[in-house]
Amino acid sequence: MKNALRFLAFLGLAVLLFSAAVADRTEVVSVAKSAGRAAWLAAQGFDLLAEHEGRIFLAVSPEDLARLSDLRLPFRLETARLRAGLPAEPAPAGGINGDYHSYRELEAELQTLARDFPSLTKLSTIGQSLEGRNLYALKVSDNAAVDEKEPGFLILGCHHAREWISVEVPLLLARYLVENYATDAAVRDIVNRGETWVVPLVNPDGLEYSIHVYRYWRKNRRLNTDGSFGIDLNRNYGYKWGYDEVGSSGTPASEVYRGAAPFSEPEADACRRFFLEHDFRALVSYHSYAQIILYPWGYIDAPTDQDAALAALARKMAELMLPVNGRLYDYDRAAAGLYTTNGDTTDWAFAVAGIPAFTIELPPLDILHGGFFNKETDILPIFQENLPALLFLTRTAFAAGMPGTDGEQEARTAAPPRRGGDRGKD
Ligand code: 0X9
Ligand code: CA
Ligand code: ZN
Repeated sequence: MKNALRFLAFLGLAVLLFSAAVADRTEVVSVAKSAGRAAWLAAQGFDLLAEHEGRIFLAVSPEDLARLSDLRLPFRLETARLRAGLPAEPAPAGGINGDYHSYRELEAELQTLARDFPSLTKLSTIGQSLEGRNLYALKVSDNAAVDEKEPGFLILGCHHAREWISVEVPLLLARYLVENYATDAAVRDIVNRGETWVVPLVNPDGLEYSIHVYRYWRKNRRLNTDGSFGIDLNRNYGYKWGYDEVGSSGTPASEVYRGAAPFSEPEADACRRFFLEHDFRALVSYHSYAQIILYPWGYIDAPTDQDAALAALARKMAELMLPVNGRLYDYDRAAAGLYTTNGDTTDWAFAVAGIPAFTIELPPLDILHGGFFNKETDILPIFQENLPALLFLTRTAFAAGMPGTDGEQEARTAAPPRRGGDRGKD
């Protein structure tokens, strides 16, 4: 009882703190308590809040978070839980990352799929990450071992380490296609006609770092010349690379550092080579969060020569997604709808191949709904709402006359409402 009261008082303190925190971007984190650690943290200038149940609670600025990460000190983000007045969650059953897939868990799952569906899948490695992890691609097609020169559809996940949900959607799509091939004629048609390729984890080094050290990690794990780490893989592609200092940065410590040269990073370069070796008719690169479907251009606020076709496809996707769980995905040109970026995947794919290339920012809508931290129970519904959009885009991509034409016809239906409003984020 006394403990409970103490904790309530502590929560009260935390809640007070948050009213201030929302404005100045302070977060509350906790680290495991060990001998002398509290004093040491205080000496380092960290703002200590409390000690509770074997953990030390700190108020941290974004800069403090980066420092903690440099110190390799594993910490837990407590902000959302404390704000909601929830008790500490028990460790998730699936390990430290719960139902989400780590590099090894993904590898095992892809190998299982390939083993269970040998004629419908082919597992390949399109390259290695900087730290030597495999970059896996799973092909789903009839006679998958044979190159039948069929049209392709490419789905990428996890350019950004902390966007864990973006691994799960491509992976679940591959599973869905093979598991429903025997019973669902529409799925069979897609799988027979073309090659769906999923690369669920473009940034395995970053993901592992995000799981084990610093949950907010975004970039890859390149050691830069100034001692900072990481290049933003979604600024390292070769089209209009480094076009300006707004859409990417030349400063290594920046979260949107573009690297020393286009495709300097093995992860982005592997995607480049893989893309150029195949006849992809459409591409989706999954990210989170913002709940919006984006299409080129991203580097500049201007339409491509395919703007109407791209908009029609995006609108149709949003329309198909809405009824599944009632979640409204917005759609727009990338620079107009979110912000400008240069050197991203979809501008490059569109520029070199002229194909529909979408960035889908998965839910939630904003930081107040959880930001990068989707609940484990959200994984399946998020996949389920993306499924009809992906199936639609695949069908369109595999039909004759892509890009744009056939899809545009099919897409010319009533538009879902636009969400509009401010989409700024961190
Ligand atoms: O900034 C990015 O790379 C993507 N957003 S994220 O929050 N997942 O990092 C958006 C890329 C889409 N392209 C443009 N907005 N130009
Ligand atoms: Ca085939
Ligand atoms: Zn991202």
